[in-house]
Amino acid sequence: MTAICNGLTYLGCKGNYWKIFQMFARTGPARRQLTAGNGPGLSKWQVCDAENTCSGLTVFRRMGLESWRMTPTALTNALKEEAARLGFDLAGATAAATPTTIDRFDSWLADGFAADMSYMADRAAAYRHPRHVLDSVRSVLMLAVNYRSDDPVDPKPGQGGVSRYAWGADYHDVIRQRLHRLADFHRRLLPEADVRGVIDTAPLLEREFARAAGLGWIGKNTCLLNQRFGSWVFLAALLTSEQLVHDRPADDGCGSCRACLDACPTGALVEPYRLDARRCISYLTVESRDCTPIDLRTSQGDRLFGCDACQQACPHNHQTPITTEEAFRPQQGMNPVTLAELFTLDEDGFRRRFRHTSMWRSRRGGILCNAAIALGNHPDKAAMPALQQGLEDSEPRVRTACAWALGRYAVSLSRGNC
Ligand code: B12
Ligand code: SF4
Ligand code: SF4
Repeated sequence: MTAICNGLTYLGCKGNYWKIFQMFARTGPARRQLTAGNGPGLSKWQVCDAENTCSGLTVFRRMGLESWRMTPTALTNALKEEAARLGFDLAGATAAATPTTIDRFDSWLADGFAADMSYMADRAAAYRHPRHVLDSVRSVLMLAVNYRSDDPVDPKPGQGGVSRYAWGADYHDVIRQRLHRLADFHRRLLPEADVRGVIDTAPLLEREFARAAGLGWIGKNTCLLNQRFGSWVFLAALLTSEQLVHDRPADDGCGSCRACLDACPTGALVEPYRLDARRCISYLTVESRDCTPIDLRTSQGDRLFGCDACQQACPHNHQTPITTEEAFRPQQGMNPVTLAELFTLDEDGFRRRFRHTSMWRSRRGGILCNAAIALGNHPDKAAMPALQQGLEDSEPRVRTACAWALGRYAVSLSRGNC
């Protein structure tokens, strides 16, 4: 791991490399210590801002320090500091190795708990080692971003609830940008390093790596929970060919609690730490390409997209500080959503409203199915014309969901409840 001073400047140098040159040229001992990689103030070294890149390179060349080696400690500290500067709330490092809990993943797949997410079983072999994500990987830096913003507003009849994670901008877009910047920073430190940032889509058990990297523990609801932020955090990973100093896993924080299991409306948490996606409302309203099965529709309640029940119930989730990330604040009309309006959107209208949110994933057809079911569960007379219009929708699944909902309206009307 040889490092040249590619854009490294001494803190406070402000791009004036002539100053550092003079400083090190004068001080023989500092120069020797730096070569050994453990010099005083190594932790005070950081990459320049964009305006003053690479000023140090010339200096170091003149000093004959091209082969200065950056220690794993210095690299880990520098990456963590930069991650914090970029807005990651947590960062921890772990070895790139086969997850010790891989058997849990295998049995989860074997029991059919992945439902129709066949991309997971198809890549089961790749999940066994992060080298299938980055060939030369040695360490994984796990990162987390707090997304707790406002409190959820209870939907009134005619409205649908959206999970907190989907209120603002699509988190993939926000975090991917930060990952790119962190990867660039890493490459500026060590140009020969292989680095790759991933979020969600790579065959990597992010919660497991986050647990191993000390970001928190796995709760009985299967979420990664952190002592300070609870489970309101998104996860991401930076894989590197370099050696990092590893963090220690955190202690379990669940104890004898089982509030999440009791709060799950469908029994999807079949036992502690095991989630059957076939019954999970998050899966059914976000991932599934079919409408929620009839026997689970009532349990979906007024949820339009995602489910937070097993997180809302968790005692560790009530003190989470409010995120500083504006992009995760609820966009207009997202907490909650007025359902009838959705039926007025054609494909273009839907794209315009949701393209940059997580709800885009379900596309118009999926969202209209969910909307119809939420209306069927909480009928609002004013939304009836929207459902009637949905009976003529181009997508068969939307038509059948609307027919189901109107059937529920008929029952409610006959009881005078709507
Ligand atoms: C597929 C998927 C889903 C599926 C399946 C969820 C599941 N529990 O497996 C569905 C669609 C249901 C889903 C729902 C949600 N998801 Co999701 N999902 C994923 C995805 C893409 C893969 C998850 C996976 O591999 N599951 C397979 C199972 C077997 O893995 P696992 O539960 O993590 O278990 C492993 C470890 O945790 C460990 N383990 C499990 N139990 C125990 C117990 C002990 C004692 C120990 C030591 C270890 C351990 O062993 C297992 C194997 O390594 C990840 C992103 C990623 N690439 O990791 C996001 C991810 C897990 N989802 C996320 C989010 C935000 C959600 C929702 C909150 C969204 C919502 N509000 O609707 C819900 C939460 C539902 C829930 N209770 O899990 C976040 C979770 C953040 C966090 N703090 O945990 C992730 C990490 C995305 C991200 N990049 O931020 N999701
Ligand atoms: S997300 Fe909802 S349905 Fe899924 S396990 Fe949690 S509480 Fe149950
Ligand atoms: S509700 Fe209780 S059991 Fe469930 S994750 Fe939170 S602390 Fe653990």
